[in-house]
Amino acid sequence: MKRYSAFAIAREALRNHTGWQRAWASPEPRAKYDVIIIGAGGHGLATAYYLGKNFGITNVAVLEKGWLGGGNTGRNTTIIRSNYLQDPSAAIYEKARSLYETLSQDLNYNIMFSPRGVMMLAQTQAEVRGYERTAHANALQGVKTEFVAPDRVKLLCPIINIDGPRYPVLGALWQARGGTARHDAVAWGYARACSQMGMHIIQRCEVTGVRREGGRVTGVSTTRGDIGCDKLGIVVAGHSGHVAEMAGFRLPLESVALQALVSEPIKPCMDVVVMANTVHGYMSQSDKGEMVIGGGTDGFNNYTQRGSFHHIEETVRALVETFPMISRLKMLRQWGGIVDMTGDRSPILSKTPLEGCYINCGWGTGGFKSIPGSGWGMAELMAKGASPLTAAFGLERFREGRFIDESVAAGVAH
Ligand code: FAD
Ligand code: PYC
Repeated sequence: MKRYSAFAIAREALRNHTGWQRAWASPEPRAKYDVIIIGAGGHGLATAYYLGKNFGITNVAVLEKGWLGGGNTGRNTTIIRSNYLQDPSAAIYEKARSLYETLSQDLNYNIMFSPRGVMMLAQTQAEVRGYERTAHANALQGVKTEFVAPDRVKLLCPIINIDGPRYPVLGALWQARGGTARHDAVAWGYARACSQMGMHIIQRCEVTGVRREGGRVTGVSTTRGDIGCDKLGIVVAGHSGHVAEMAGFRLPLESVALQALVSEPIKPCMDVVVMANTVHGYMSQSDKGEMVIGGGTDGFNNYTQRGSFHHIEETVRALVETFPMISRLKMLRQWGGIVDMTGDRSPILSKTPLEGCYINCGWGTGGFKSIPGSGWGMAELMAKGASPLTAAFGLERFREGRFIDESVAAGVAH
């Protein structure tokens, strides 16, 4: 596969763009692979990529029931930050954030990483205390964040009304190297790099059963026939409970809808990401000028990719009081994704009761930011049986009561 470069763009401009190759192949499934990953979202593709890149394991298939990146990876609002409270979380999210810094070069694919800075507003005394505590924890963890005063908030984002009608802004947790990236490009970039290593990405191939023998995984049944494997990774976000059931075990998860919306494009007015968790809204401006907006999850379990209407009202109300200048903005589109929530709001990256079968799920409302770190750790777990990045996130923590409580850092009301 030819590398993308400024020279390639110039060459193709001169020959009417007739020389571009397909970014990834669409092969027929083989009878058997060393590793099968179920789910071609960011986490599944990144796991496959680092299996190849870090461990030389390339006889890998990624099976996707729809189109790659069509799950939460292509539906999220792309916020990247690593300002979590607990040490294992800070380690995996900061690993991910630092990999994002050079991911475009690594994948030879422009993922449009934009470290524009993320601020989480503190609008109650409890939030001030919570975010100050996080800033102290981050300092010890080597994660660069700071708690900033209201005048600095106003300086960083002049369109915020810091005197808010209900909740004045009392400060913010600020991560200057947090930001955004283009979500589709993250999936496409990993897919292209996997395909280049000879891996098979097989779309429109739904896994309908997990085949086992003597307590060990031997393959999967799919809408395109049975496929064998030595190791299986289940990386299917909101569908994790269903697929785990096929493999014979249960997960401590709930699936709920989380939605987002975008406005008509307007002139640049905001060059940071702002999250206002007390009033339940967050906003950033895309490169096209649209305001990218989201709020809390639906308060009931469901499998719709839509989200309920009252949340749009609540979110828009919250943002109009935070940014009064958007009050006459027209909204263009709204959509939802099915997010997989654990009780402690931390992910599961784990071996399972079925030998050879591993699971990566529970990223809930916040797993876009962690894709590179999660893929890195999950690949190590699958290749070597253990990884320092994933050690604390095993399934056994729910049995042993070793929760990794990140309900404040999750950043979205649930
Ligand atoms: P997905 O991208 O959902 O991929 C799972 C794939 O598995 C899907 O493509 C699905 O089709 C496939 N699959 C399911 N069942 C099967 C089967 N039986 N056979 C084959 N394939 C199957 N996170 C952030 O960090 N920052 C944000 O700003 C942010 N905003 C969000 C906003 C919204 C509206 C939503 C919905 C989520 C948001 N998130 C955010 C969360 C983030 O999107 C997810 O945590 C992350 O994308 C999960 O990635 P994934 O690869 O695990 O799952
Ligand atoms: O995890 O930062 C986050 C987030 C923002 C919006 C949805 N999730």
